[in-house]
Amino acid sequence: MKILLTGFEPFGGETINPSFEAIKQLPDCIGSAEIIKVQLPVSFESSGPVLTEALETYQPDAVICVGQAGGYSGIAVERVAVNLRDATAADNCGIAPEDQPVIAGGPDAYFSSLPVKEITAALKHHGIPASVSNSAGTYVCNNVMYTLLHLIRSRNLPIQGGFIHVPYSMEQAAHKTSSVPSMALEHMTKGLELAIDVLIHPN
Ligand code: PCA
Repeated sequence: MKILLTGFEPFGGETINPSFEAIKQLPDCIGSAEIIKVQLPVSFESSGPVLTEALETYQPDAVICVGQAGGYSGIAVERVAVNLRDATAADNCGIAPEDQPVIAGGPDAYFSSLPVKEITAALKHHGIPASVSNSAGTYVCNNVMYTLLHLIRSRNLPIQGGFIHVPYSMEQAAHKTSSVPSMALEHMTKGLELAIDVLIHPN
């Protein structure tokens, strides 16, 4: 089994993105699964093409895309991606689309094909705060989740795919002037390992 994990480059004035930092710490093999790690740009225009290329290159059996959700207090296992780009801040290329579709003519929304409830339960069982989230927002993370699920559906690929948001790391929170929730990177990495374990050992 081959599992592709994607994280993002830093954005919004941060010097790290905990999504990719947590993925970097994953081993290259978990059980029988090979773990492939790819960093995506925080760009509405190029995140989709980079993801598509990774899918074509590695032909994974499952894909978990991960992103930072600053202000969240736990890991959010995303259930829904919507066909909407509506940014309140520019991406790393200076683009801030408003009320635009991710894919013109695409369905309004897709559901994650990951077992979101099982993953959430596994994390909680191991003491990692987690919940199912019903909105991945309308920024680049939602853009990537929608693109992934559209690719899987439109090409009829035998791939499980979805998205997980992680909070700020403790280091990021320590550098802020006001108090914000955070999580240790090790716990995020552990959470991703648990999610992978759920995929390797389905009920
Ligand atoms: N988080 C942003 C985009 C990149 C990232 O890590 C988001 O939630 O859309």
